[in-house]
Amino acid sequence: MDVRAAVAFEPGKPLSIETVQLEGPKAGEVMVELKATGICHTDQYTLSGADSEGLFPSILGHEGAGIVVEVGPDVKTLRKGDHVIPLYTPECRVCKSCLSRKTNLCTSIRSTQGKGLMPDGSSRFSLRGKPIHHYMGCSTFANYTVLPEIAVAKIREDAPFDKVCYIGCGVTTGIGAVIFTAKVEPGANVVVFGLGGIGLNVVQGARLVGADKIIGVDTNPARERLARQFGVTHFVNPRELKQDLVPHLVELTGGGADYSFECVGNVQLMRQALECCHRGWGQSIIIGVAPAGAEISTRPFQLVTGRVWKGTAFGGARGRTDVPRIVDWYMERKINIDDLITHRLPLERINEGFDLMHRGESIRSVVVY
Ligand code: NAD
Ligand code: AHE
Ligand code: ZN
Repeated sequence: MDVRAAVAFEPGKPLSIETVQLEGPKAGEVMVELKATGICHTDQYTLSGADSEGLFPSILGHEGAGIVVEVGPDVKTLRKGDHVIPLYTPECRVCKSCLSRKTNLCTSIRSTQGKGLMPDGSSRFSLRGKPIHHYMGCSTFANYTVLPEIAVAKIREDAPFDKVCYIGCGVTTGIGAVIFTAKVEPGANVVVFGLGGIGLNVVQGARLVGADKIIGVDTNPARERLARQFGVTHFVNPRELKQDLVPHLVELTGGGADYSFECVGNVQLMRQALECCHRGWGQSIIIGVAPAGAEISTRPFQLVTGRVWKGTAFGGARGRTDVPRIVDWYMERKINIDDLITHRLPLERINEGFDLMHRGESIRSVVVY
């Protein structure tokens, strides 16, 4: 069938709105009509050409919500009409990783997903007979997509698609990093580097669990207002600081952060985020995605003296289990998504969403189909 999609033909070039062809779901797959999708910084990262796994042409987008319109053979847990959120981190519940209970990084389809293909090794998207790659197993910059059943979270039907699509990445990543990965405890002091679409969700997660000081660090002064609304108790702009950032953060936290989160994707900041942690126990969580070839460094002394470096993908959330719960939190007004969605656009204007992100004017732009 014909579907409308924003196609990434080449790194660094704007997306092109095309009518592309989408094959129906095969065994274990479903077709979803997307109603909305957020634009995450990771889409921009892959489009820029910095992603070592970036493939072109492809249909980007991994923060969607929609309705199941067709189910393939052998699908057991989903039906036509179900409201769903696509998962770039699937949850098969039978692979070694899922069974370990130690990680959310389901490995059952990661290798084909990284090659821009469905689990059977082929693509469902094509343009004039030539295949187009899927992206992160989701490709939500199209009004219809095909997904493996294990990469779909079924959600309640009263949740608005144009808000809960953000739970498909940013909300879950930020809040999950606090509650699932770091397990921040009440009274902890937290430092958040980068107060964009992910960092502000780390901030609201930290407030939710009862953190004491929540220190936000961002070079964009316009971030302060929303950051304070979401729970930041101190805002630090490194460009306006008269002293080095790390000692300043150590001083503000009374000896070092119990937890810090890097939400930018900058390896120098990752080092500062580790080094501002408290000697003996401070944990630094890397969320930001850094370009191919980038490396992190610090003196081993930082780790010898008890600081811990961790990373997190999708906030450590198990998608089919945790995403419906996070949708409930939103519907019960326990978390705020509405104020982080700063712009709404039709698919035809999706490139404006990337421009807004680039200029630091948006938190999340949502494309509404
Ligand atoms: P964003 O563009 O909305 O926010 C980035 C923020 O960082 C902005 O507020 C910007 O002003 C700030 N910033 C930039 N340079 C800075 C500096 N030197 N010092 C302090 N602040 C600085 O991006 P986002 O959507 O929030 O994504 C953030 C990062 O998280 C990206 O690298 C993205 O790829 C990554 N990410 C990772 C996961 C995961 O599962 N690990 C999930 C989603 C996004
Ligand atoms: N292809 C990238 C990987 C980037 C990356 O780490 N992605 C995160 C999700 S970012 C969502 O906005 C992730 O899920 N990582 C786990 C995984 O298996 O990819 C690169 O840099 O090579
Ligand atoms: Zn994302």
